[in-house]
Amino acid sequence: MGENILVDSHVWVEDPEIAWTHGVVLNIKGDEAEVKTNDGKELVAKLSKLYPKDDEAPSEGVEDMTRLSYLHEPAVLDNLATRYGLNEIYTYTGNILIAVNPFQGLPHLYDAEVMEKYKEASFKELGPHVFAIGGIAYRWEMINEDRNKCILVSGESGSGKTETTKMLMRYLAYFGGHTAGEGRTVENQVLESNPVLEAFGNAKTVKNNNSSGKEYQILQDAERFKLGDPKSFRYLNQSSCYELDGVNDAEEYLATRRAMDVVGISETEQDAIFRIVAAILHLGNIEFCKGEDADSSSLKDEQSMFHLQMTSELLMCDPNSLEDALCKRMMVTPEEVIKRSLDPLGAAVSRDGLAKTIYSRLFDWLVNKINISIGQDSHSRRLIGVLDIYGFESFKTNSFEQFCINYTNEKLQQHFNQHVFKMEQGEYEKEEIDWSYVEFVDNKDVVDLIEKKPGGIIALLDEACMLPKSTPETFSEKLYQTFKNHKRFIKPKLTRSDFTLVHYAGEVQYQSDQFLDKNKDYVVAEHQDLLNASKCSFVSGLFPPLPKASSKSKFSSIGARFKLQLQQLMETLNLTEPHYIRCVKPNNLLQPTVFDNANVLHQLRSGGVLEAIRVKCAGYPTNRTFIEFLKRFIILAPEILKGEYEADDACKWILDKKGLTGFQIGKSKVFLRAGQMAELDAHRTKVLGEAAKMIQGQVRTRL
Ligand code: AD9
Ligand code: MG
Repeated sequence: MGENILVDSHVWVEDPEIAWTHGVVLNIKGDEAEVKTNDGKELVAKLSKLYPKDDEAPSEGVEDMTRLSYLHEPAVLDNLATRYGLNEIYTYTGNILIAVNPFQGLPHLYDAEVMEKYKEASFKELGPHVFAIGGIAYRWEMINEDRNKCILVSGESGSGKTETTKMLMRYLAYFGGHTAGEGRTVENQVLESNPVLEAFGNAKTVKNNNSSGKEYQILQDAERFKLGDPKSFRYLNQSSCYELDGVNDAEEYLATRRAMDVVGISETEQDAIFRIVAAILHLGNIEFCKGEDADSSSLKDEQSMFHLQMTSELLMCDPNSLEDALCKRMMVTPEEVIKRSLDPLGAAVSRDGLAKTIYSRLFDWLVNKINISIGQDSHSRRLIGVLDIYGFESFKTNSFEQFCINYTNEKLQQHFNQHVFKMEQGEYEKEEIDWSYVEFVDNKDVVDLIEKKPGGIIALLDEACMLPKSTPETFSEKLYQTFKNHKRFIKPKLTRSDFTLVHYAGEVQYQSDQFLDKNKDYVVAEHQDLLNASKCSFVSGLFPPLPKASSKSKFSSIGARFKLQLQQLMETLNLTEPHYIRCVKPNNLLQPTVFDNANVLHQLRSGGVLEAIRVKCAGYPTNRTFIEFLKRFIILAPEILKGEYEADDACKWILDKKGLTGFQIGKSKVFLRAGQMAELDAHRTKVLGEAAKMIQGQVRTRL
């Protein structure tokens, strides 16, 4: 950038407060420019940090970012903000739909009339909309025999993924000839699977009131499960947000129950599920104190005894065995089996481990059940998949969870890059232009760094987990040595166990302290035995007896399992035709009409939107029909008006005259390389400036 910027050019300049602001160049000295901004400030900035602003851009923004004359960060951001201000929350970047959360009901966007309109229209005939994506998915389904469609919805917490997914589902249901009405239709099952998984998925987070998951509505059955005040449960009050403003828990509870009916979870199963959740809550309140023997533990008080009793009743297992499972461990030595006591701290860790194990088994059961129930009733073998994924994460401290999430995002990003690149190629082929030297940008190096076998981070982590003497420091040391020359890996200063990865969305520093523990995937044998012996068949079913062959010491790793699941997901995705929806949260206040530039920019970066633009810029980021091009630039070669030129020749004439190379003339459009539009505009600014001076001069001489 910078080389095409002249005095009088309209430019974007960085402003620490609002990310980008725009203005006009007053004068240029060396490599610096003085800019007068629109809000009256005078700023000095490096020429290389200025971006050209299209002074011919329509005031209402453009529906597709690829229509921007200059495809760069400030222009993209400005376009989204402009449209958001007009309640236009959807914008395309090529075939990607960006949806900016309005944080207010916009019913007119989704009413029956709009649905009808999109039903008839072909893609991009109407403005950008989630229904337009739903529409292609559906029409494809009608026409094509064997390729599945999938819609990938991504974005950070609270950005609107779930809402968007719901709209899509509703639209597909509508398309299917029935409104989302009664009964166990596939659409309803998919729709209702949402609240079920939401109710169990996770808890209210600070980022989103309606995070995919809510705290236990189960408190509505408080009487039965002896639950009392939610504030009294340790597992609930840690986040101190047991009540959600304006959300009626009784209603939500019934809704969850109803949703469970729809996805085919029986009364008995529902009962067992809620009993288990209640049991987990009681379990969390059991506390320990020092026992009679050294390093042993026992229940702290009456209260703890009560909670232990409740837990065992709800799980239908023996209270003494439960206490043993919490406070003792078997040690198997070649000679004998020794029962060892745990100290109070160890018992508490054991308690939380048990709670986590039960909860995760329950969650897996739900997911499985929903998949089966949707699969069975589906008439069509083909599938329109909607994937609601968590976005890239980077916090102050980042542990194994963030590592897995970001790894997922890298994989999806890789898939996405390939897709964007393919779409670009398609466009070039249609116009019959030469694209042989368009470079493919990829993040394969990070993906390999993480998952390569042998030698990737996951493989090294597994190795470390199997070595008895590993510590976070030895694991990290191994990473430092192995990757010391890798450009995606950094050893941060002043730490012996942190490591930094350079992800496509930015650098993330991971704390490896808990990587080893969190990667080990095993259920404590005592917990397994206890629950397997439950008199409730649902509970014992969640903990089927282990096959004899799998000895206790056999190591299974979460990381490796995760990698396998991702591989399967990628295989599924590769069989499908993907469509991308990137949800954006415009502010952290969860308020309508507030558009926080810096925040959005960060999301565009982590959501891969800027990456998609980078892929595009590697090719021909700007194209214009011959007529559009001539209208804007004929001023650079007025001689054309005198001759008899075909439109394509006239365009080529202008480009040649200005000494540009590498552009392509297609069948109906001119394709420009990155920066060429700016160069042409700079010439245009100059010509217009001279013309203006000439007119002024003439006016003056006449006076
Ligand atoms: V999480 O990762 O599950 O924590 P989501 O799913 O991305 O998150 P969600 O869909 O729950 O976010 O949206 C958050 C809130 O934004 C919703 O509860 C709505 O109040 C609001 N929202 C989101 N999209 C729309 C919309 N298209 N129209 C109106 C919306 N409101
Ligand atoms: Mg959600």
